[in-house]
Amino acid sequence: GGGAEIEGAKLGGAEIDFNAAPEGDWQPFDPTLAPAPGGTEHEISWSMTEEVMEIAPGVTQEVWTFDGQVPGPTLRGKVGDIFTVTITNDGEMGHSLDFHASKVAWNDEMRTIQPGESLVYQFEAKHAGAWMYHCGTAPTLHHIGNGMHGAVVIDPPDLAPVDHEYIFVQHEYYTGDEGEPGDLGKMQRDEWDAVVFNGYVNQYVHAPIDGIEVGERVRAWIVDNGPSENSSWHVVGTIFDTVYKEGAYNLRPDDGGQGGSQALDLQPAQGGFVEFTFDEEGAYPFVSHKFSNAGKGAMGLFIAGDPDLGEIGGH
Ligand SMILES: [Cu+2]
Repeated sequence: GGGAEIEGAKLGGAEIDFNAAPEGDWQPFDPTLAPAPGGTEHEISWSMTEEVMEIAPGVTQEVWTFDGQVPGPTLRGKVGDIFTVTITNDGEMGHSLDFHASKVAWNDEMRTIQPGESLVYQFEAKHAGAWMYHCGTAPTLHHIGNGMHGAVVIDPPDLAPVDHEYIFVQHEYYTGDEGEPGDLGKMQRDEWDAVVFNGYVNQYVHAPIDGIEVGERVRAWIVDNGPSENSSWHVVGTIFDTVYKEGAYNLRPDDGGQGGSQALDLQPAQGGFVEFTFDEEGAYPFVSHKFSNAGKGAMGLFIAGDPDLGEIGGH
């Protein structure tokens, strides 16, 4: 050790090839957000685990998970609903849970539980919003950066139905060696290898989101789970006519201003939704418009109508 760092040198950890494609049996994380289930009480049980998962074509890491997935399961409900979440630690290290959608004491519901232990975390959703949840066990940066995070969607009152609803959790990866946990040192230095939507590099480039017709209304919920990087969520080729961020509408089509929005800006642990339509048949990339990250996995594609996909990339 002790040698000077060489500019452009490999940071260490598994290297991601951003031009590689996943194997044929790869399954994308379904971005569809289902409506809130009926009823006002939601009982959920999650297992907390550590397991090796593919995060990019040919790259696996030992991620730490809520219920075996990265991001963890999305919860959805309405203001006033009661969520009773039982977490069981089926891993080999301490873990915990912190719902930003809740108002509870940190030293009680959010306490770390050891392997084999369970905890019941009950909260009333007192406010609408797009909320982060995460493991808060020290070092919290490592547990979030290694996959232990997810989203809670609490609908604002009178949320109108739309034709398509999706959720995109933006987060980073800081690769450790192949099959090993993410690198805490890289997390501490903000040296992310990838910025992704819903757990996988360029996921919705590899599995474009189709089935949307021209003129249909799309609502996309975005939560930036970081742990450390922001999002400037943008869809190439359309304009948002509705923007809801951190519990408030910034823009609505009936507010008289005829305004449009080009990007939803979120810092880590912020969330919201945008609504838009596609006016022409074709492909519409979505990115974080902090553009260095668009080249590090923060990109996807919507397909409107039934265009000739052979034309993609021909411009
Ligand atoms: Cu954890």
